Amino acid sequence: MIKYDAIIIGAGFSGIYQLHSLRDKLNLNTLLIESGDDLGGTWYWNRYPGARCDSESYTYNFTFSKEIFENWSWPERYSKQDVILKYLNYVAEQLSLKKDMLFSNKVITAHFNDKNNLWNVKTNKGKNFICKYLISAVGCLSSANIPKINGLDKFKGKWYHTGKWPHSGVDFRNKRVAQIGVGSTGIQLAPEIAKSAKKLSIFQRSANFSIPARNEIVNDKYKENIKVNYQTIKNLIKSTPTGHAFHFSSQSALDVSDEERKKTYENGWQKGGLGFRGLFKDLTTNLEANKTVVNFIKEKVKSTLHNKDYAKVVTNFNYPFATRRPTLNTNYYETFNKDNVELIDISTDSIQEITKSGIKTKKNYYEFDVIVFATGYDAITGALLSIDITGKNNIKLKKLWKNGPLTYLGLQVPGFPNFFTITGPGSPSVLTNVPMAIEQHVEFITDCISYMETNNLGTIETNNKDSLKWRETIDNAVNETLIPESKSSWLYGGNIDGKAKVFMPYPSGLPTYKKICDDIVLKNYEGFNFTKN
Ligand code: NA7
Repeated sequence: MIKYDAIIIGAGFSGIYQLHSLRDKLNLNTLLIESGDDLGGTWYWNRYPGARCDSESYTYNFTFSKEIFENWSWPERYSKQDVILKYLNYVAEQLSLKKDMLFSNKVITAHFNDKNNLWNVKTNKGKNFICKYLISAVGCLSSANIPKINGLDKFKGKWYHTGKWPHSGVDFRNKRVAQIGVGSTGIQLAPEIAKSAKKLSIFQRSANFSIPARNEIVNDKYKENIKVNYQTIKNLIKSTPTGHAFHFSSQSALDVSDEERKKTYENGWQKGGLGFRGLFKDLTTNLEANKTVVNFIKEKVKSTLHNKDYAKVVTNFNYPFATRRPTLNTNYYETFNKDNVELIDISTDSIQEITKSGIKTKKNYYEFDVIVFATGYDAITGALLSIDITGKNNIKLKKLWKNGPLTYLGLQVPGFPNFFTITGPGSPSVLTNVPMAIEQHVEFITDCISYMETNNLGTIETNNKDSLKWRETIDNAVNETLIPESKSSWLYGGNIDGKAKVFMPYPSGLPTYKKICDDIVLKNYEGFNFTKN
């Protein structure tokens, strides 16, 4: 059995930076294990037409290396999946990382051995390893949610989940296509399918808010400007709560005249992008303020759709704006004006079963050649819990997290020594521009391991008390916002039957989170216990 100092699971943004940090900064013998045939994580799997990042491209990259930042140019305001994948390959090449990555191996078990304080790691290809440190870099949105609808196994056509898209692509020409789901993914996907499909039927369960992306190809001057402003950009995106390059306004939506408010929303709408939710300080904390933005969005969307019934359905919002992760779109609402597109409201006409040739709802029957599930993920905990992770005294992660995840800072789990999670539950993760959260976590973990190696320490482990306190910190903070108005969202585990309904990410923003982590380090890693080698 081969022994490593550290094993990392997953080759997305997190795994790539963590491998570089442990191997090249700390000189640790490190292996990264990845289930895909190549690196990229979410950007390796999500190859559906229209797949694109909602963060502005110059912010959705690593900032740890000035050289890497300056030697790469993003061609568009928002990057397409294949371009991000190219970027990650470029980073891996610059740092010679692939030689320490083991592909096409899914970690199936990771057991902590109390006798020697080492982790035993096994893959589905029968490979066994031992390591001192085990780091999860499995991502928050990588365990596909394929709804359990009766009859899917009988369907004679083809079906796909967007998060496991075939590398060869899907030809929609002359096909009758069903798309189930209108989250960020579905909203990006529908306009692309509608370009070639004979017919596209979009099944909507909940109306989703979407802001225009206003994507564009950027010119050389823009690109140059990004490069020369490396430090300014880095400072900015490390200082905002969301890790994006926009600030939240300090003004309340209720303190301005109707006319001024409308002008602000209109400017934001024309500008496009995620900054829209920061136009007033209280859009996510005050229901009255929130209603003003909901009414604006309703009007905008309704004026885009020609079919008034469809317009009503896509604006039938049943939760406040931005209480779920906001989505961006390019021509999504315009897509409903095409002759080959129909909208099916399954909140009133629910899906009963899939037959060999189509989908039966309560009131209707539709025939299809292809079904696309844009139904999201078993988010934040799904990928981790798909591995049998067993800590001290044979404690199973699945059992410990039965009633919701328990972590300290989203970085460690009580009872699981030397096991770290990057963007685990309890981290700011999906509520931020994720690479910014990742950089913070990787740097924290690397510094912590460096501290242990320098001080001849054998294990680090958090405890129940501080983890429960962290859980309480998260609950209290989220309850100050409007987010609890949307408990059916994946942020609460609400999209998965049987999953504990607990709010998972840390909601108070990256700088606050980082300050807490830094203070903990200054207090000799308060909340963590170490043992000697
Ligand atoms: P999301 O945001 O979870 O969206 C999933 C969509 O699928 C949403 O419209 C769901 O409706 C719908 N859905 C889920 N299950 C079903 C069933 N059983 N029947 C009908 N409709 C269903 O996933 P995405 O992939 O779009 O986005 C996830 C993140 O990835 C996103 O934040 C980006 O950062 C990238 P619901 O709203 O639950 O009624």
